[in-house]
Amino acid sequence: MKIFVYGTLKSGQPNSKLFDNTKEGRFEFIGVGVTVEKYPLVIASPFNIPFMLPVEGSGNKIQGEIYEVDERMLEVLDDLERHPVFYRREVIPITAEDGSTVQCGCYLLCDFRKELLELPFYELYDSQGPHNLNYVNPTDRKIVLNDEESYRRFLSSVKNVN
Ligand code: PCA
Repeated sequence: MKIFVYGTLKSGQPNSKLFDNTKEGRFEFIGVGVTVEKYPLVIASPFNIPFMLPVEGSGNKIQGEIYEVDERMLEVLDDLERHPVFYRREVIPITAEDGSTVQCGCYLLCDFRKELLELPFYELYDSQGPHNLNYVNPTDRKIVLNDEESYRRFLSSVKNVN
């Protein structure tokens, strides 16, 4: 299936190396793309993670990259993004380079805190951009995922959690 990536999975961004590991599955770069609809794209959490929020019509048309991935790679990506509990993979229309519209899976942040809508909206994510919000790699996060309380604190910085 086709996947549209807009954040750390883009080439040159911190998680793109995932695509270098071909034994993890098949992927093929199709080209750059831009969302048909506008969405808010924010950088949030103590780790400066990019999030596209499922609020169609607000924000900008987001620029990213389209990949064709096989089932194996899709599983790897879903694990990384913690679909469907953290990000949720949804199918959205993307305008490809040739002007055609392609339906692509895309990881959006579901159940986000409304405060995120007060942050600056970007139209293109770059971890090294002028915002100075440097992405903290998963391996550098001082949270142990089995430390429930710090994980909850992280979650509640961006999501509505009970
Ligand atoms: N990775 C996914 C979603 C946000 C992120 O950092 C992507 O690049 O599309």
